[in-house]
Amino acid sequence: MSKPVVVVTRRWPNAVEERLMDVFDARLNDDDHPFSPQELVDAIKTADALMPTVTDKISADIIGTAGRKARIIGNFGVGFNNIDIDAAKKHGVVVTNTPEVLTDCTADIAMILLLSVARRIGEGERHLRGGQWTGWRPTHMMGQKVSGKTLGLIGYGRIAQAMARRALGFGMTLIYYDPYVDAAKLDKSVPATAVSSIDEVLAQADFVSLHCPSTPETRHLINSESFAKMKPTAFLINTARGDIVDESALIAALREDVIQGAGLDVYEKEPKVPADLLKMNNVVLLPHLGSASTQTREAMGMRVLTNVEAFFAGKTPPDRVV
Ligand code: 8YV
Repeated sequence: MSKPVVVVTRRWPNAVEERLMDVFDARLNDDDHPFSPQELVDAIKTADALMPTVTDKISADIIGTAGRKARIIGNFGVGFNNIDIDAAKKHGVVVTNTPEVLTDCTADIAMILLLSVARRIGEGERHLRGGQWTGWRPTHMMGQKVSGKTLGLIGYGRIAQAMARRALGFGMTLIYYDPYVDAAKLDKSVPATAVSSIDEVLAQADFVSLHCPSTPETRHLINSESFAKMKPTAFLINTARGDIVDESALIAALREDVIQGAGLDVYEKEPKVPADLLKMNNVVLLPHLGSASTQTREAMGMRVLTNVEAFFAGKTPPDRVV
């Protein structure tokens, strides 16, 4: 029997690409260019499975392409806001994601951003490398103490709980808001207090960290009104999705000292980062590195492979979202 044809839209770690070539008739993207909408249409018409990432917008038009052959989209990522899920449902296309394997690494990046922005790590490094350091002095580059502060988590799923475990090591008080929290999956060992509104998180937290998915409901969930409710000494951390935050409102809040700073791994229009943010010293900016460790990226690829393999074996893929 011939192997299913799979199109992989970006370069994946070598170990996973090798395995993909063993298991499938895999069409790889050797030069790692982002696919154009036409390339996505061609892929969905000629392959049995599509394996996209966050950089591929799999719209209703693409899923509804006449003559579509692909019956499964194995997304490389836990977030699947790049895929029109309603269209997938309508056309009976199965969609899978890669949960769990990136939880720790993404929580690490959230904690790194929190520590970096509070203690002015990026700024300090730029200062030293720029040859501006004239020597130790008691008032030089004072940041904000992290230990003992309150961390407010918006969304309390796997990554937020992993962040909470890390923050415990820093003696932080934990509060969260999540109207969809799955009580059965809560890590009961973490002493985090549920509050009944986002506003309570915004008002109480010294660090507000976002961990909800990007959906129409969460678009610009954090906006100018939200910043006005935060403490002027508070910081915003975003490792979730850029469009959860109104970026223009964030820039205004940072410029006008409505909040003290921000640590960002994601942006509204990636890879575009607003020039205003690039100029600010009270923000730490990373290029969407949440899951970017060799081990995690390999595990993510293997997870896509397992899902798509299960589908072609006639089983329910373990990480089916649609
Ligand atoms: C992924 C992420 O690497 O998995 C996610 O949802 O945000 C990232 O860590 C990226 O989205 C690749 O698709």
